[in-house]
Amino acid sequence: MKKIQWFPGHMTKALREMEENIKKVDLVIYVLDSRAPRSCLNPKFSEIFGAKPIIFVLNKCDLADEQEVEKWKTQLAQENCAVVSLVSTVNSGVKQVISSMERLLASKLERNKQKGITMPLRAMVVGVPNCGKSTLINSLCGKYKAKTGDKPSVTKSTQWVKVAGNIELLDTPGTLWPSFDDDRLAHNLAYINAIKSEVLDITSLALDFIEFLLDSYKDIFFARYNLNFNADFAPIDYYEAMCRNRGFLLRGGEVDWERGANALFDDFRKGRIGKIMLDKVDA
Ligand SMILES: Nc1nc2c(ncn2[C@@H]2O[C@H](COP(=O)(O)OP(=O)(O)OP(=O)(O)O)[C@@H](O)[C@H]2O)c(=O)[nH]1
Ligand SMILES: [Mg+2]
Repeated sequence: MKKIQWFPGHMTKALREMEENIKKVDLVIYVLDSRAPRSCLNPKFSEIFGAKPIIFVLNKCDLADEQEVEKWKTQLAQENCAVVSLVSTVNSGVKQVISSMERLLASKLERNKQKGITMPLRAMVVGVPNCGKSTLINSLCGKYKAKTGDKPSVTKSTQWVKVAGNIELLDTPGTLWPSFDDDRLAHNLAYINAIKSEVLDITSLALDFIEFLLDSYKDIFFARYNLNFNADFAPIDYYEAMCRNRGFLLRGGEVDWERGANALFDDFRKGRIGKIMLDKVDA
């Protein structure tokens, strides 16, 4: 497959704006897709954030392998940071973000209180496209203030949103980085829909994803598409069997690989194959 690359101009602009806005915020809310935490870590971010406190939000954990998410919570923990796992589309769990914010900024809150200052706490919400930044912000403020959508790069510009309890959050456009050194990581970002489909070779990507499923999640993959183990099968034969079982055929009975690929990714992204971890901590 040709190397995946996607770094449109609005992302360069967004990164530049983050450098400016970092001075205005008390901490960073770093949203990661729970299914691929390592692939969501932007190498550009550490230089921008410096020593700001960070809350890592492992979002979409309804779609991820829970035991593996727990391992990531330990892995990501470090000084001056908090790690929470949640489902942004459900309001109840998102409160952890506020309590983590208050805990990390306790000394500032105390200082402000003693001086009688009521300054808002400010945080910048960052992460790869489509990881759920705007959804998290909406859940935190209980209103639809930030535009959300089931595709990458819905948020095009930064926007401040006020949250009850004197908190202000800066929604930012999803950002990637100029080139991916590691194909595995680029593929993971593509699977989770962080890279726009127009730059992807969807059928090669599906074959790659099937190889991963056969390696790590064979049983749920077989169950979803009524497949059986066959010692003579290569991944492409399972891909074909999956398309045939679903009736994804073109006129003349040829396999409709593209339709199969789209169905496979749609199933994965909606959690219909099962709970999956693309980035194992110890891999
Ligand atoms: N299953 C599930 N879906 C979620 C969760 N959080 C967000 N989503 C969905 O993920 C999609 C992307 O959400 P957004 O909030 O628009 O993502 P974003 O990070 O703001 O994306 P950009 O602005 O494009 O960078 C939407 O369809 C959301 O409904 C979650 O915890 N679980
Ligand atoms: Mg957004």
